[in-house]
Amino acid sequence: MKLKIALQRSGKLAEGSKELLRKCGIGFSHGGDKLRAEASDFPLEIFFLRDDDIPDYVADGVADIGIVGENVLAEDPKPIEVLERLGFGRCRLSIALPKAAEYAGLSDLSGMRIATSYPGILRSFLSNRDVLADIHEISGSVEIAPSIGLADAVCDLVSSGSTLFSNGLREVETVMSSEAVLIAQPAIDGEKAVLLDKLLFRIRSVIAASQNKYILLNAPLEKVDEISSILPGMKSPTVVPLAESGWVSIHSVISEHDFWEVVDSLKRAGAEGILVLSIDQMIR
Ligand code: PRT
Ligand code: ZN
Repeated sequence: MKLKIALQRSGKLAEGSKELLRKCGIGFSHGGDKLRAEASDFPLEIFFLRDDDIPDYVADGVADIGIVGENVLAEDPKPIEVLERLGFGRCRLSIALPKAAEYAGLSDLSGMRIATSYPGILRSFLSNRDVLADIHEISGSVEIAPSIGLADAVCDLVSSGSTLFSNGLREVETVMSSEAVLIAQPAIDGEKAVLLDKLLFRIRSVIAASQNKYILLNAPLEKVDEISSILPGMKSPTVVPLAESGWVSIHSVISEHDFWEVVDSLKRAGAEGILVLSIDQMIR
């Protein structure tokens, strides 16, 4: 019995998906163009597919689970379950206009021709806001549509923004934010459900680790209470004496999200020699 997972073969999610499995301790080898691989350390079979096909493969039960962008699911909903947001493949679907075009608000989009590969998401975004625009569905190279006179605006995925910038476009509205998610067929049961639980446990440990940092610092003994209150940790911080009397080393885990604010507070509270390390796995 093997769990079957569908991953993007090549593209923006391919590396992150393979890296996630690797961090879960699941090794596999596949030559560049192979469509299938067997994992060596976990009962898992891996299919490498086009991202657009992954939700169908999972809905049809050809694969049990898959990794795909939320934008793909929102454009073409399928009877599948989203099990976990994976924290990579982050992007946003945005409306952009030529740099020189004036833009005061959504109503300026009325009557415009907007080129996109995401007509469904864009249509509901606009109709929920009572904007009537002309949606042109195109399958690729959306960013060149205004310069060749095909459209007045685009609605496309953006991550760094450099594609829009180099095509003379500027973002004016965010339609949706997206990241890679783990999807599953709702009907998984029995032995496969046990395997899926085991894999999910590992994935959640990897995600938790990537969202947290291990921090070590030195502090005078009389500052331990104040510093501990800034550092909640998994239970409470570890405090160990230093060779120099009156000083301790404090270890804890902090969230990457408010990392810099915490470091600032620690310095103000008298922390010295602050070291921050990344965490491989975090088992809760
Ligand atoms: O061949 P296949 O069909 O599998 O791949 P694809 O070409 O359809 O998809 P791909 O690899 O481009 O994207 C797969 C998924 O990655 C998307 O569905 C998103 O969920 C996610 N993702 C994250 C992105 C981006 N970031 C992204 N930047 N998808 C596309 N882009 C493109 C965007 O369309 C634009 O052309 O990158 C360009 C913009 O990037 P910046 O950095 O210049 O802003
Ligand atoms: Zn695709």
